Amino acid sequence: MFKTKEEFKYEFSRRIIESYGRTVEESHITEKFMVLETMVRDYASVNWAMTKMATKTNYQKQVHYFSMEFLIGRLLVNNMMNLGIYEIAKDGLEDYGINIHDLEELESDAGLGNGGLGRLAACFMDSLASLSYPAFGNTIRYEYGLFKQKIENGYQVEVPDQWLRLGNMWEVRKPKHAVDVKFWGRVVWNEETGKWEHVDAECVRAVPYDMPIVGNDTTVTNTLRLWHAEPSEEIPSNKDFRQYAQEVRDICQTLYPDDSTLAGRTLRLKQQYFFVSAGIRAIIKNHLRVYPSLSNFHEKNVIQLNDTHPVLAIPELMRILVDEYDMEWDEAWHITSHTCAYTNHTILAEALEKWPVSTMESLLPRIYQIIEEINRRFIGYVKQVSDHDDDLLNRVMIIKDGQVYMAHLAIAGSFSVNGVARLHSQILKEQEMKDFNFLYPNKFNNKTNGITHRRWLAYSNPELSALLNETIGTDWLKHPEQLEKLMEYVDDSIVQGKFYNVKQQRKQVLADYIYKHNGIRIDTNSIFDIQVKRLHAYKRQLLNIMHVIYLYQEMKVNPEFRIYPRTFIFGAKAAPAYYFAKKVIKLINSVADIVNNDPETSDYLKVVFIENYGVTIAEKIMPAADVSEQISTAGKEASGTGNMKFMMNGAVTIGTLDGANVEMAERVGDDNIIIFGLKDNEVETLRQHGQYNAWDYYNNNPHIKRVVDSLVDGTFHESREEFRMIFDELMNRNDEYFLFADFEEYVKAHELIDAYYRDRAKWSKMCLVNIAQSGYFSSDRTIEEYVSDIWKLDRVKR
Ligand code: 26R
Repeated sequence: MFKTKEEFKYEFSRRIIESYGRTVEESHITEKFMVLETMVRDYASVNWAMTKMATKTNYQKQVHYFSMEFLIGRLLVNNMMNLGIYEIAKDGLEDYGINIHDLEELESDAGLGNGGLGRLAACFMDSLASLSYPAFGNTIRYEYGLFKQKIENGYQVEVPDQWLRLGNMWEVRKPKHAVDVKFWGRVVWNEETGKWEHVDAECVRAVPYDMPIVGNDTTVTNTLRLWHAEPSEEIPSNKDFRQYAQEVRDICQTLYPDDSTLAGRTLRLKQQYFFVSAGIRAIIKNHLRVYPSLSNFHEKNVIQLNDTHPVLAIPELMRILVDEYDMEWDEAWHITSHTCAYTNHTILAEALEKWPVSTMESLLPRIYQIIEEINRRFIGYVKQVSDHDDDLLNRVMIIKDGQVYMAHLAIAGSFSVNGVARLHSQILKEQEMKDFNFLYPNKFNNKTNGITHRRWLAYSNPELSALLNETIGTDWLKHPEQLEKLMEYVDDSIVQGKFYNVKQQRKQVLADYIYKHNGIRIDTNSIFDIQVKRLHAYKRQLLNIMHVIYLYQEMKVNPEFRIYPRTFIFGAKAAPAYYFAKKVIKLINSVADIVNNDPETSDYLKVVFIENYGVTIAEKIMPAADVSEQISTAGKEASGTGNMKFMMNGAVTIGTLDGANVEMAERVGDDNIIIFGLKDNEVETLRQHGQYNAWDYYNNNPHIKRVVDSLVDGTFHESREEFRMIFDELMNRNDEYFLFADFEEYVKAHELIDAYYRDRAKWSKMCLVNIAQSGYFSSDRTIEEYVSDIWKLDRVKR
């Protein structure tokens, strides 16, 4: 493998000639890109093979992270940096007149996820490899990732994300590891064998595509396994082949793009079982290549379930142990419930998965039987522990009212249940899952989320990284908690000035992007105030745009009222069937049209909606932010991880005491974050006492009234009906997320930002404190906690 620029150039040119029969100069840019990607993959493959070998020969325990989503983003430059070959390759390409960033732009952003949960999985994979822990990811090889968002006339339009168009050079198809997964059919009792048998089933072939996950400054390279569905050799006899082939293709066709409602139920359940069954079968086979039996399975494997989506792993592992390996139920249950651990990512009722018994029973007859048996024994346990408390039993049952409660199954079958920020875990323990915490007092724990500082700082913000390196040295790359050394410099006017310059540079990069894509010129001297995340009512993008409307109206009626110039930037995808969320997008764009083109205010106020928010665009947005909007209704955002990315890049948070904001505030102190609004217990009290009345706020607060009226009086749209739904949501459905309750405090909080930003030294200091305190929110810290409390892994030994 190449060690110098010259060797790199030789290898690059040789491969271009061999693959395409052309010289470097003659080759097409996509050919150059594909060759470079293959070279990096092959470079990594030595370590990849070594890692697998070492784990096996050292009899090491491994973690298997099961997730329906991995939002990995681009890998080319990230992997080169992790391998330490970025500079060599960049210089070598330059000699050929190739700018590496032009090649980088050709890689598609692998968007195999919706939002936070999927991106967390990707950050975890990066940290696991970089910390040299043996880990596998398991998911589906979706043909189309999350839809691409286009904004047409202010409305969101969904376009398929054809991420595989140029092929995925990172993946390696492994047909020898393929397994069959069974659906439908019936279960019959076989007298001779004394066992249940699944007959008349429809088989689907699951073929793995493996992607290397390259660690930083380590020889460890882990595997992300993407399962692909193909027709089995055993074709169902009762079905037309074309229909069967189509049904098989459907399994991997699209990521379920909805994190708000359940739809397409059977297909989603099919997807879940498909990758879980294949994944577990592969782990078992692997285990038996090294050990004589499965009795130590849980000592060598731990399966982390990323929310309830992969929870069928529990009955599937039971099925294999009992049916295929003749294990007694009790031993199988011991192994299963000591192998699986479950992470909860949300308490929103609509996201807690339930499956109708009828669906489950027909699609997965044997699995359903096993869940029934788990439920039967669970009931016995509950009765015994609770001294026959029937109300409690009724609340916790796994199967009730004709539905299977996946979270209940997850808790019963796992040895660990964790939330993703301290407040969230506390709400789980004390409210949402209180009964379960009573039944299993030692299962519940917290693992506050983190993000990989390699992608979100070193890679995406090289200017800030360079400033950190010259100020506090380079230790922070390996030990992000060392960022705290920056605390010594937060009052240093030279460092403050340098930080300010870095921020200005990065704001220029974003401003250029926005000019190119939106045709809007924004002033880099204005405050960049940014809210980027999935669009959801509880995240309250509506509160943000209402505040923008308020500022606009106030400036229009009061010539004395002028704000420090602000650019409000939004980015958000709405679930395709989430009508309200789509209306909010339209509202933001309509407000932008009016506000940006009003000469009276346009020097002070700009509004930008960035299309197609995702990992790649986030890498440009995070470094450019002055203000980070984290304004969910308290108690609703489990953690948030965007909040941490902004913090690490030196933005000041305006936020509620929700999710990880609570821990961020604790670390930076009250002077360096702007907290407003109701606390989670206050929200609960208001809700429970039914005292909240949106009309009272509307009638008593003229600001609120004026903003709300403007939604339906033609100010922002020629049709007064356009935003009627938003009006109704607030006024006639009583403002479920308490926007009005927090409005006035939110306005005041923004006035503080306005005042602080005018004092450049003070502002820079706030930003520097945020960077210095962000080390805790590295996913390296999170992973170390999972490793020591839950997974009990050792680092890969050479
Ligand atoms: C069941 C289906 C409809 C579904 C529901 C919800 C599918 C996907 C989701 C996504 C949820 C679970 C999610 O992304 N949650 C986010 O997880 C992040 C990582 O822990 C948190 O930071 C974030 O607060 C939380 O909303």
